[in-house]
Amino acid sequence: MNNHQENMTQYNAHFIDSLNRSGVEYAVISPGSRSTPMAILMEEHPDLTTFIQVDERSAGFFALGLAKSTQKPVALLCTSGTAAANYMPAVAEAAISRVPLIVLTSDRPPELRDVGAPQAIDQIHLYGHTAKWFAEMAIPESTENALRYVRTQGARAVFEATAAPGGPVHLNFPYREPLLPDYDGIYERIYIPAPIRLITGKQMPDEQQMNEIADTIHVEKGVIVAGELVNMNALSAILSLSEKRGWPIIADPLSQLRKNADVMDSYDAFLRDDDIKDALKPEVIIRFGALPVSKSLMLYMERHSNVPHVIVDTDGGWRDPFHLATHMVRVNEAAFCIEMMKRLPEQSSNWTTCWQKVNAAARTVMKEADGMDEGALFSRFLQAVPEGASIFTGNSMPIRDLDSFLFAGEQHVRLYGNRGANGIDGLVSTALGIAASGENVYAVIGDLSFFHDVNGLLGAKMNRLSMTVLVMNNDGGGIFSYLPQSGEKKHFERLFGTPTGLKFEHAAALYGCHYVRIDSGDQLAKELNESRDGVTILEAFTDRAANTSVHRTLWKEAIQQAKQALEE
Ligand code: TPP
Repeated sequence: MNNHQENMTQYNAHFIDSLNRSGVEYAVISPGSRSTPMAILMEEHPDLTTFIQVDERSAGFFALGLAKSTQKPVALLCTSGTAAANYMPAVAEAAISRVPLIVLTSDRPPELRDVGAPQAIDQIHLYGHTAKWFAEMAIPESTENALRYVRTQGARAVFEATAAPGGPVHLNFPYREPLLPDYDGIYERIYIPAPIRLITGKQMPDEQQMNEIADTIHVEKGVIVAGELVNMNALSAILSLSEKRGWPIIADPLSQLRKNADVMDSYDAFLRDDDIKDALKPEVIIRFGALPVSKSLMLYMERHSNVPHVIVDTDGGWRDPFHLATHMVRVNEAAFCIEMMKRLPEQSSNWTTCWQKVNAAARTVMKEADGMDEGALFSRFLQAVPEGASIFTGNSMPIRDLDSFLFAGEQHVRLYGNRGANGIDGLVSTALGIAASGENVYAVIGDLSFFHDVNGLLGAKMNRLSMTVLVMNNDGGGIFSYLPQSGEKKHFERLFGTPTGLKFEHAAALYGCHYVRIDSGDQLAKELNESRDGVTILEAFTDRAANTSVHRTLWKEAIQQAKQALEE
């Protein structure tokens, strides 16, 4: 074996092994020549599971879904050139939603950069500040020092990606030809030292500051708002705090708190009304997790901008787009709740009863949805999905319908969405990435979003994955019909409605998926309980105008009933 090949083999094998021993169990690989040494040595590693996806944009989101569901860092590997640029949307989503991704791009060596070599773009800091950490790697060598360096870089990549707040890191690898490694028995040949132990502390509360906050929030009318939470241990502590203080929890579906029957679930409907917003004026708002999806909830919080607004976020960041925070608390959420419970007495008052009455009245109306409009179909979908499944909702109306029709205490499923950058891209792939970890995934995606990532379906075929996708096909962007632009008759259809006329039966055939056209709620319920290998595409054709009008009628009726409940 010549020296060059030995350098390529040892260097990359040590890097991959170090990633693996630091916690990386999965890698998503896209094909290419420059990445050959890393790709082959990833395939050879006994404890690394690899997935293949040709389209790098889809591959990025696939890795994102896998990392979300396993809550572990996932590696991504591609060749040089525009391949690497195609990871950007997933890198952006991972950064905002705090998901650890380890992006490995292969590159030309320095002498072949900026000199017209093929497939060479500037990959240095390609993702800018969106990547938490960037390293331009050394040319492969197999000296003891070089191998210690590359192992350390592997461990550090995992550390940087997973340290709070989690996010994407980028390592760029320059490789000289020839690229083929001498992989036979490599992981038995290399000397493997103990991995570096990666240790971070927790944001723990300070006595005196906790006393101050407890004094501030020692009021009767508190409201707890819970958005998407990464730290699942926070859930029971938030519930206990709410119970002890008699404070309602306004639970975004991605908080996972709607498994509990007592949380508020129909607020998006009744908080559309200003009189109700005023009648439910809080004395303090305590917010956990990411921003909730409901706009009426955001407007409720903004309307009461003059009350103390405490944001508890253990991982840092500044999630407060309306600039409402009076206290930004960087403390572990569960620990915060425990400290507050120690300091505040038990309380029962009319306050919660009032919220519960209003919520119940609105919910009764929302439950009446029935028919072939998207709201009713979504409601039916949620009733029929098997217990223990995972639901992934696309952006645009699906996540909003999840908010409207996921009734508290009625469905024991895990809920996912890509609410970092709210893109309509990469949704098929994110859902497939979740399925790749072994979860039983049911996705609901709008037709434009589905079109955007049809390529993602190849990932199911190439990696033998199964999931069910319900495509809500309203022939274009349904969400825009709810916005003021819908009144703009001259330009609306061409610029916002964007009817594509696409139907996805042929796409299903192209990618080897099962396909069923859905014509009724009963049929949808039946199909959701069929068990098939591979991807099943259920396509429901709906009408944008009817969807909007049915939603508006429900909201109006829900508000009326909620107002009546307030007066009783
Ligand atoms: N491009 C990306 C990558 N992300 C976006 N969020 C948008 C554009 C803007 N956008 C938001 S919603 C939407 C568009 C284009 C329409 C989505 O249509 P569809 O997926 O069919 O869902 P529906 O609105 O019908 O529920």
